[in-house]
Amino acid sequence: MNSAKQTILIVDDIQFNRQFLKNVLQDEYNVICADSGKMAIEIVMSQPIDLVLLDIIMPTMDGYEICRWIKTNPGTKDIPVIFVSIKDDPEDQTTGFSLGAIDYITKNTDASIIKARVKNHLELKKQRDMLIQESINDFLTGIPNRRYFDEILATKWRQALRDNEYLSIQLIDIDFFKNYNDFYGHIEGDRCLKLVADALKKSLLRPLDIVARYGGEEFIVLLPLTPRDGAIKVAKRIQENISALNITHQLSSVNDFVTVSIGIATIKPEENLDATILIKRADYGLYKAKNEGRNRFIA
Ligand code: GH3
Ligand code: MG
Ligand code: MG
Ligand code: MG
Repeated sequence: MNSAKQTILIVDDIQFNRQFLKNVLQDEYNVICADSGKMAIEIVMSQPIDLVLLDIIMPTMDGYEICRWIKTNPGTKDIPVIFVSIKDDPEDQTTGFSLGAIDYITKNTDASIIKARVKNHLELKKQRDMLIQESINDFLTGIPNRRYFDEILATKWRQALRDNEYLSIQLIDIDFFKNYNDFYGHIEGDRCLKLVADALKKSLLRPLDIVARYGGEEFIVLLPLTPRDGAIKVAKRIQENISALNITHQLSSVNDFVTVSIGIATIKPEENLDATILIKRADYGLYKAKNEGRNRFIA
């Protein structure tokens, strides 16, 4: 499958209809077909889909029901749905729109028109995806930004509270970075930030862990389901990976290479608290790590 191409899911119980739409669209898009609601739901749940073309009259689960399902499920609700149906009453069409469909195409519509409408909707989808990416990622380093991190942290806090699980965070700050910028210039400074961000990403081995850029030269790591000793292991790995970068820093008083200081905080969330307590504690750890000589972590 070509990953640069957008992916369309065609859902129709009749093979001839699926094949017709597939022939119209397969040159420009990845096309996947499903012959039932059950299969359609399995597909939208398990892989990224950019657009669903949905038949209405189908046995077991009809198109309306499938659309309702897609639009109420948090993981799939933003996938655009277009009904493709022989039903052409205004009433059927308004039902389709009221369920959240973005368009309604009747089955006698010319192939060139279907193609054009699909193209428009997919273009809008592409633009929206880009805006979402820009709103969650830091422009310079490509890792998530603080706004997005705070959202995830709040969610993970609630989960840990519910499951009575540990949650750890780390605040990571580059040592003597002002000197680095002053000596090597901002372009090199930016390059250094990108390398550090990559090393941090590489240091996180679990899919649930995330690292974000928290401020100028400050990063934050969230480690769900991780007690203190686990967070310490990650901090050691981070320091190893940063020192392996071997970025010369002549004006660092720690050593001749770029280093970081890390404040670690671990908690089992409680009802009367919120995630700011973790940030405060990690901040205090970071402050101590700086005071005690930098290039170290405090947990
Ligand atoms: P410390 O060891 O106490 O952390 O000292 P420091 O010099 O790293 O700390 P300070 O907070 O005084 O300086 C942070 C510097 O980070 C200020 C600025 O020069 C640099 N900085 C912040 N954001 C950026 C950025 O986006 N690009 C570049 N190149 N530099 C940045
Ligand atoms: Mg049908
Ligand atoms: Mg700082
Ligand atoms: Mg610093």
